[in-house]
Amino acid sequence: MTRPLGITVSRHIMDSQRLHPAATGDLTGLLNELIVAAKTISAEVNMAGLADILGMSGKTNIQGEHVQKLDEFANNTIKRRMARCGYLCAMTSEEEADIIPVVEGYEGKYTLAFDPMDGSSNIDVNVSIGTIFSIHRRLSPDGGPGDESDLLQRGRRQVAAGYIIYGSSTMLVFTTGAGVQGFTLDPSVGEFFLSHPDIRIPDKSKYFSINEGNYHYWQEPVRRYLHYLKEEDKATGRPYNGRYIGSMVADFHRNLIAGGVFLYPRDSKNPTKTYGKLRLLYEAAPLAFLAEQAGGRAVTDDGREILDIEPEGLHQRVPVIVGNAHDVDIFLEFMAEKR
Ligand code: AHM
Ligand code: MG
Repeated sequence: MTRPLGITVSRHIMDSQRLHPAATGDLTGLLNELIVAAKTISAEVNMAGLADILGMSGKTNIQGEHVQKLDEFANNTIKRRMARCGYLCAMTSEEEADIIPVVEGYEGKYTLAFDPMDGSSNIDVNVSIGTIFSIHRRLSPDGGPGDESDLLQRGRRQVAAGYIIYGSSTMLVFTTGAGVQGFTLDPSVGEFFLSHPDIRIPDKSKYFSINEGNYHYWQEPVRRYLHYLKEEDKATGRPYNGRYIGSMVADFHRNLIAGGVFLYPRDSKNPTKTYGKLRLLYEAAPLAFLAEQAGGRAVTDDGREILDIEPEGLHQRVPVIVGNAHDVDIFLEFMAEKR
């Protein structure tokens, strides 16, 4: 069987590093460790049904090992591998209330915020899920453990961000601030190969993605915007098609590749969700960085650029509107009652 003669992700990262003669190789090392974690999780996701692990936390598997739920498995895989990679000083995860320290003696100069298994409601039903990550340079002096302030940095200061989508194939999509690159995992050789170089979000949108079940809980301008997207107007390519998976990674990925806008605005359903559902540090900010790098835009429903929000807490939530820049602009015109 012939193997693809493509560019591996490690090759690509090393080549990019060469363009920065002052680079120490730490970010390269960090990304490479994260990629190993991603491959481990991907293998587990693919075995999920067979290994009978879904939703059976606390039981033992056929080898007599403790069986973990997939989101627990993903969290532990990243946490354990990255805690002694030597490049991080602190981490935060959607699965953990507190800051995650790294192993003493292994402190490095970066921080990692991650959502180990995004789209968790889709795990048990064989629908695409993903892992999201965001990397910052620490603010505290190098050496010794990092603290919360190292993690509470604006998205604009990210040095790298991306996601791994476990779909019909496993893909890694990331940016280090020089465009967005997409790699597809060839499971037979265990390597990610460059399959989507320099991703740009299409100028013409096809899709909108929003949980329409929340229609009656939205603000009025959001409802009017949705109505607008469904109107017929050949010149602007409307109506758009509605597509909603319920895994932000998967919804974002489709719109990034095929063109569209994703929305999770605030709603009145639940007082704790007044300011949105999605988390700033490891959901909204990394995808906003990718969107901007691909020529798109990401804002809150009150018009703040996601990348400029000063984080107040590790698990802070924000409303998110992300995708094609023109679609986002029009959304904001509706919110400002200009339409
Ligand atoms: P999770 O990280 O617990 O899976 O929650 C985040 C997910 C996103 O992936 C998705 O966009 C959203 O929640 C879906 O929410 P809803 O079911 O309210 O539409
Ligand atoms: Mg999530």
